[in-house]
Amino acid sequence: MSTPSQNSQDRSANLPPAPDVIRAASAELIVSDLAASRAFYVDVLRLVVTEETDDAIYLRSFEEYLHHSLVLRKGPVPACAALSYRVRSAAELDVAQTYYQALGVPVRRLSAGTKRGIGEIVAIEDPLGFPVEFFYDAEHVERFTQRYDVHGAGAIARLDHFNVVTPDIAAARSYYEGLDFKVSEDIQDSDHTVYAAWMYRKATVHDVALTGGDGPRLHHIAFSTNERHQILHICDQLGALRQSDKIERGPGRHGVSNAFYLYLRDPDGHRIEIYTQDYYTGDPDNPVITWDVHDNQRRDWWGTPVVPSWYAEASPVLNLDGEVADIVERVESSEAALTIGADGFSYTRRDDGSKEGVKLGEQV
Ligand code: 4SX
Ligand code: FE2
Repeated sequence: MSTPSQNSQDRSANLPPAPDVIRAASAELIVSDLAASRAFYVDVLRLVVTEETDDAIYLRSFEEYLHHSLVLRKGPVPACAALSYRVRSAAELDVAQTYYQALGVPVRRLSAGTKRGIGEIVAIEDPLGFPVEFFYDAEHVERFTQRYDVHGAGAIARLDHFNVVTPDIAAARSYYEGLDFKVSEDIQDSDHTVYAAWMYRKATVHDVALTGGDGPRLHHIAFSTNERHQILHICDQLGALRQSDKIERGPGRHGVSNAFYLYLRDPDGHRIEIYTQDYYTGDPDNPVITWDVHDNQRRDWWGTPVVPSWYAEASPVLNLDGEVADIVERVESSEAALTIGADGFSYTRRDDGSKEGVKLGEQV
């Protein structure tokens, strides 16, 4: 039997070696009103400000010691300007440059300091149309792990993952397998149409999730807390501030990943997930979990329906010239239509494997 990594080696036989990616490390979002974004990310979510300029805020969460994991930059169109992965050493930047030149996508090398606190960067437009950066060198700043005096009750610990919307999940999965990402979980139907896949380099469920839909668009970036109660506090706090409209979905327990979750929308509509307690995936034979798209517990373990906006809405992305990237429609059937459409159905799987079916249109 061939393993996924053997498959990806076959596929990439004619390409130079792929860069050694460690993890999803930071994202850059274009926002329309820096003060409004600051009120959300700093005053409510309590991310730590590393640095602030006239047009940008550089943020990190409490356990992070690199300069930033989130950049908010003022601009005309709210969009995602970069998803950044950290590679294992500075030498891997040459590997990345050679690899993406061979792939034939736009590649730029940015000198150290082009982005505050970050060394040299290889910036690419990936084959899925996303603006992606690779870096190694970064300025170290104070790690606030034990600064309990400033954590508050909703302490956010780390950036965990990106979720991207892309029309062809099979193609996107192959591209990431070429980068030696492995699949932890996916969602399929009985015809093997894949609706979503979760892929990782660090030993968790994912660094990037692929969501089937019109793309390239950014679905969300996710930060993790260490405890579930920290997520519940963020909900209570938003209620107390009369900002419950910022809560889009959750709190709940995911089926996929088993993590406890909450989705928020920032003042520009960018979606932020707060996530905690998924599981270890670091052994080479970590089993892949495949969910049936009709299983009503796949996206919420308690069976809570997913709100339509979660499937429909996502942020545009910029190309390397800072222009909004064109969007390609998904041609395969969409999960939203299956799940919330008039003729959708779902079921609750019983312990004996039987399916207790309900037509969603008939649910009360
Ligand atoms: O909604 S899902 O349970 O499929 C899910 C969504 C699982 C993990 C995630 O990080 C996510 O965003
Ligand atoms: Fe997520």
